[in-house]
Amino acid sequence: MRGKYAFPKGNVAIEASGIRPASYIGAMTAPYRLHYAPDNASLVIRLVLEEMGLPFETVLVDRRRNEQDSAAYRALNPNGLIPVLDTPQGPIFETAAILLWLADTHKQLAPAPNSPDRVAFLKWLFFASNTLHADLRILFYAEKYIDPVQAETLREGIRPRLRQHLRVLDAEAQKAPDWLQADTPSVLSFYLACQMRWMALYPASADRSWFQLRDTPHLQDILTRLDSRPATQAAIAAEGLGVTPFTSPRYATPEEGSAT
Ligand SMILES: N[C@@H](CCC(=O)N[C@@H](CS)C(=O)NCC(=O)O)C(=O)O
Repeated sequence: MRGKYAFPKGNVAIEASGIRPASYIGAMTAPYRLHYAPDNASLVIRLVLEEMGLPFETVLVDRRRNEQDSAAYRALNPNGLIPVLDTPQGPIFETAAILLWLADTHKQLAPAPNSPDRVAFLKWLFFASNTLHADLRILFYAEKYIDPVQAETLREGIRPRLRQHLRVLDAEAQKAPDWLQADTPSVLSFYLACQMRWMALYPASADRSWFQLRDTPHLQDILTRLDSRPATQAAIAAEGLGVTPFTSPRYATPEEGSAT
């Protein structure tokens, strides 16, 4: 055992690969290690770790060098996607899986498994992941889904779906359940806030006028409150997100790394 926390066994492959060993192996100095790129999906996890008050360290996945495609990173997540969270039980990927695992492990920011709110919370967490986020990836990475000459047509097709997803989520927020209302954040409110931030900003070269925060006033209330939370202030400082990262976002100006 090296250091206070044993390095997750799941990362042994990295040690064997010999690629970028300095970044990827070694004893963790905190219980968690977040593999991140500024303003990537890892931002959701950073916010939640901060909100929960959990100590964590970070490792930059340099997207300019396509490090998410490296053998070392794919040993953590064979899909080559950010984020990965190293835990004392091994690395975990998929944003929603990490959120649910953190919420259950630390009994924070989500209804407990035996809570009457659990059913509704789970439905919408999975919707946020397997529908909203999946469709958003098509908007951001259209060229990965279709011949690049047709990418803009695909984007045009996906925008009405995204608007509809936001409408149903806003209707849910209007009911103000504990896990989707402005007074107390949940893992889901951070997840949605980041996705809405990205809708306002990306892709930088494509039309973004389809997204107007005021069209979803109940979600807007949630984002407004999240802007000023201490967890958000910590993420702003770490990733250069600007003062109102959810309600009036600007591109990240991180000290190291790049968003894309
Ligand atoms: N379903 C994944 C999606 C994560 C995702 O799309 N990550 C982006 C960054 S925001 C990424 O790694 N993109 C690199 C690529 O697609 O090559 C999750 O929820 O974790």
